[in-house]
Amino acid sequence: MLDKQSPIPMYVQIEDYLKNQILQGDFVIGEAIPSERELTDTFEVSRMTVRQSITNLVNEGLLYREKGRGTYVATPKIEQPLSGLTSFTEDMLSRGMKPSNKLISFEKMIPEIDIMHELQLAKDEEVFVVKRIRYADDKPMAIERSYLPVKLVPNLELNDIEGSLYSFIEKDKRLIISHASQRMEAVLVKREDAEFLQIFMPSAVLLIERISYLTNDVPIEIVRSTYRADRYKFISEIRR
Ligand code: 16G
Repeated sequence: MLDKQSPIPMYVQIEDYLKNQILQGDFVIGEAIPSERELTDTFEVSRMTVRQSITNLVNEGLLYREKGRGTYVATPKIEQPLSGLTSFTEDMLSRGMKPSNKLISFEKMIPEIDIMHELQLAKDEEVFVVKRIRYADDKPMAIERSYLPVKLVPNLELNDIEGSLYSFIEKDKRLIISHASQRMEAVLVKREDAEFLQIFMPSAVLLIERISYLTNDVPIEIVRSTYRADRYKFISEIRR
């Protein structure tokens, strides 16, 4: 199975072998792969070599470890296009997944200066700050902190944010969300967010800031979202 004469290191060959097995469906999602000991015997390599291959596949999001139990095949990451201005609810429904939310906090306040500038607000203008955990099929995917100018959605209430915020803005308020700008960066998850997202510390997460505008270029929301990097892959089509 392995070529011991090859310049390709053994751990890379094992990694490729296991990866092929996973991708061609030899294991189902959630199924345990053979133990380190079994793989060590099969490939006649050291345990360290096997461990290195598995760690790389865990870091790639193809496998996950459960302490004291074993290593399992992970659910494939969600491939999220970066081109459409869609809502979380729309994204999940289009994949046949069930979206849901958990509200962490809902406040009305004078925002910090950066939010105030980005939302083009005057000094004394308030925002609603909504913090929600977003779930797909009851699994936590992201945490969103949304800042919305009170003057644009003055009567925003708890039950409006239980479902889709975009649906409230567009159907109830009859405002048209037309375009947005987004920034994305990799950061280490904060302790509080790690608990909400049910991931270990330290884990990398993807932080996205979206500023969405109405047709007249008035900003309607700033959303700072923390996405699980083990569950998301962002895709963009580019042309030359
Ligand atoms: C997405 C948007 C967020 C928007 C939310 C509305 C990104 C990075 N963020 O998560 O800006 O507020 O959808 O979703 O894509 P909802 O209508 O389901 O509440």
